[in-house]
Amino acid sequence: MSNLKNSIMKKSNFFPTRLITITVLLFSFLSFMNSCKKASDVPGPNEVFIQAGAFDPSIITVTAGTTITWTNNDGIPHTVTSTSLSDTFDSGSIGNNETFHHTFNTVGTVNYKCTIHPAMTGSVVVN
Ligand SMILES: [Cu+2]
Repeated sequence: MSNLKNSIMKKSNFFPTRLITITVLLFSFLSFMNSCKKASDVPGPNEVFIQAGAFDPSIITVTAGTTITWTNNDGIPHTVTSTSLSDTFDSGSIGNNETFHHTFNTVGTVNYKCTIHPAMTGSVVVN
């Protein structure tokens, strides 16, 4: 009887330890994956990254009706502000890790800049 009780106690001790180990491994894996993502910041289709004080890619080509997402990977705020009268938009200040979306419905080229750093420019070519 006492042996049985001991073996049940051992089992119930075994599982929380295992659970903690799995949880720690899972979090290590997730933070590793996250650091990988940050090490190779490559924007996907219809996506522009704002990083190292530049729009990446600086020229993006899309079909009419496409929504583009800008993500600020810099530690400082930027804006995405149209300088073309054919399509006017202004994101306002976009902080670190924040995003801005705009849908391009009109065929043509839309130029934009960051109003905080006017040397930062980009273009959207809409086909
Ligand atoms: Cu800027």
